[in-house]
Amino acid sequence: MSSICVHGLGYIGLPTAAMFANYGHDVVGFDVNDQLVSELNSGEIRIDEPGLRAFVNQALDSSQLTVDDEIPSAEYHIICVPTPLDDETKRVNLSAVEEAAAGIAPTLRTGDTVILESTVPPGTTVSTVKPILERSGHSAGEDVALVHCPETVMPGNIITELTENERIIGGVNGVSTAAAVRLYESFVESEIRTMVDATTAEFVKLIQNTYRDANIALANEIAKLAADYGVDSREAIQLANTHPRVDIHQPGPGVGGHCLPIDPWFLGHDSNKVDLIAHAREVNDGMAGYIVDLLEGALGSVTEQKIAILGVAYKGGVSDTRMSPGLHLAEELQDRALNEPAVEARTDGDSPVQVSLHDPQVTDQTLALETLEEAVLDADAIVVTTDHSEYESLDPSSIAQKMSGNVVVDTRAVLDEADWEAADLAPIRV
Ligand code: SAJ
Repeated sequence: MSSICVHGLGYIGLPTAAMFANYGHDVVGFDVNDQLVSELNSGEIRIDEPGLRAFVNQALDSSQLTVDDEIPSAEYHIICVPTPLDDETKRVNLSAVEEAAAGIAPTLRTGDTVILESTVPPGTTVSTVKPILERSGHSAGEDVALVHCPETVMPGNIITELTENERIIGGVNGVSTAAAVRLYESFVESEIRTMVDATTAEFVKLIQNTYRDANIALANEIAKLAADYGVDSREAIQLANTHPRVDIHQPGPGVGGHCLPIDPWFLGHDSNKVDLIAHAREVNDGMAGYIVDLLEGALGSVTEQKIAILGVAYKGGVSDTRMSPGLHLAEELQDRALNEPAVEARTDGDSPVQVSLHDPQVTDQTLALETLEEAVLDADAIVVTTDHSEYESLDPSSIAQKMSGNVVVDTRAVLDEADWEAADLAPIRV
C-alpha cells in the first residue's frame, strides 16, 4: 500500500481519492478551497453523483482518506485540478496545474511519482509540469517519476467506470510509466494501456472526446438535411448504423458538459491544422440557433411568446448543468427576440420573450427553475432539451390543457410521437 496525495477534490479528484482509500492506500485529499475542505471533513459532499456520498464517507470513516489544506509528502501525487478554457481565446488556463506542481515540488523525495490526470493540451506534462517540479532539484524521469494518466469516466457513472474502464498511461520514461501502472493496478479491473510518452497519452485522451464531438456534429448536420428531405433522422441513423462499420451518434440540442465542448480546442492548441474539428464545434454550438429557427418557423416569431425549456442538465440522468444546451437555448431565444426590429425600438425594458425552465433533476437554486405545471402554463411552445427518463412519461393531454399554443420541439426524441399527436401536439423532432 502506498501513500498518496490527491490534488483537487472535484468531480474526478474526490472519487479517485476515495477509490484509492477504499482499496487500502493512505490517502490525503488536498484542495486550495478551505470551505470545501471543512465541508468534506464534516462528511458533506457537494457533488451530486450516484453512490458518491456513501463511497466517500466509507473512505473518511475508515480514516484511509483524510482531507487537508496542506500538501504532505507522499509516494504518489495525483493532480486532478480544473483546466478551464478561455472562451475568447479558446486557449487553456493552466494556472491550477501550475499551482499544484509548484505546491508538490518542495515535498518531493527521491522515488516519488507525480501523475497528471487533468485533461490538458498535448505536451503539457513535459513542457509545463516537468520544469516546475524540477525547481526542487530533482529530475523527472531520473530520480522522480512523472506521467500523464487521463481520467475517462462518464459523469453519472463515475464510480463504476473508475474500476471498469481501461486506463492509458504515458510516462516521461519507462520507469515512470511502470510506477503509475503499479498504482492503478490496485483497483482498475480492465486493461491498463501504456503509451510511449506522456504527450501521446494527452493526445489520445483528447482525440477520444473530439471523435465524439465531431461525430455528434455529423449527426446534427444529418438531422438538418433529413428535415429538408422529409426523412426521419433518427430512423435513418439507426438504419445506417446496422452497417458493421458505421456508428453515427445521435443529434440533439448541441453538446454540453465539461469535456466534449472543450477538448477539441485543446487538441488544436499548438497546431494550426485544426479545420473540420473547429467546424464541428461551430455546428454543435449552432444547434441552439437552429432550434430557434424551428420555433420561428412554427410560431412566426419568438417575440412576445412564452417558451418552456424542459431540461437544463447537459444530458439525461444527471443534475450537472455545465455548458448546458438548454441554458444556451434560453440565451439564444433572448438574443434573437432582442434583435427583432420592433423590439430594438422598444424602451419599456421588458424581456421580449418569456422563457421558463424546468428540470426534474437539477437542484441549483440560482436558475429560477419552475415546476412542470408552472413552466408549461400558457406556453406557446415547449422544447425538450434533456433526455431525462422523466420526460418519456409526460402526459401530453394534461400538458395540452395547460399550454396556450401547440408547438412542441423534441430535440432528444424522448416523447412518444403517436401519444403527442393524439393530444394535438405533434412534436417537431431534431
Ligand atoms: N450527446 C449528443 N449525442 C450523442 C451523445 C451525446 O448530443 O449521441 C451530447 C450529450 O447529451 C451531452 C454531450 O453530448 O450534452 C456530452 O455527453 P457525453 O455523454 O458524450 O459525454 P460526457 O461529457 O458526459 O463524458 C465524456 C466521455 N467521453 C467519451 O465517451 C469519449 C467520458 O468517458 C469522459 O471521461 C468525459 O467526457 C471526460 O471527462 O473527458
